[in-house]
Amino acid sequence: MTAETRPIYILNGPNLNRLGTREPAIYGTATLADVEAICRAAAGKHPLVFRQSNAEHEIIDWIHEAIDQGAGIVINPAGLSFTSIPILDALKMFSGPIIELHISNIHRREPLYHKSLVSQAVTGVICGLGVDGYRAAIDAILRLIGKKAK
Ligand code: DHK
Repeated sequence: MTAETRPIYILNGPNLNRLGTREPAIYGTATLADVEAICRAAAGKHPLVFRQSNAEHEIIDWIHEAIDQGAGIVINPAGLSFTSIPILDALKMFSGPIIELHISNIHRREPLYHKSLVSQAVTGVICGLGVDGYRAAIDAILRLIGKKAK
């Protein structure tokens, strides 16, 4: 599988399946299906794998899958960002570009949301742009894998 066809993995963590009704003042009213549509539009012809889980082990299994088959990763680990050393360890094994994404500006929220453990394993972090951050993240990955002019 060449970089041409290696998909970009979009991985979403706990509670993001409730987007649309979950704390709309913080996360907006777009649903996870809306987020997937934004991602597929941003990727154009480039293949995407779009997933969400409330289970840490599933997210780790998908990072392992991306290690073997993916060109890049966009990950919103949600609450696991601040607790999961296993997700950090898994991301460290990925050789391609990784964008950590948060819909909200975590640095403007309660202190428990300020220190993401996974940031030390990623290429870049996007937060506070709402769900439009997913479009910016995919755009960045496409440039980093040479699929879009810098
Ligand atoms: C989503 C969550 O579920 C929170 O635990 C994070 C992140 C922020 C987001 O903004 O997408 O703190």
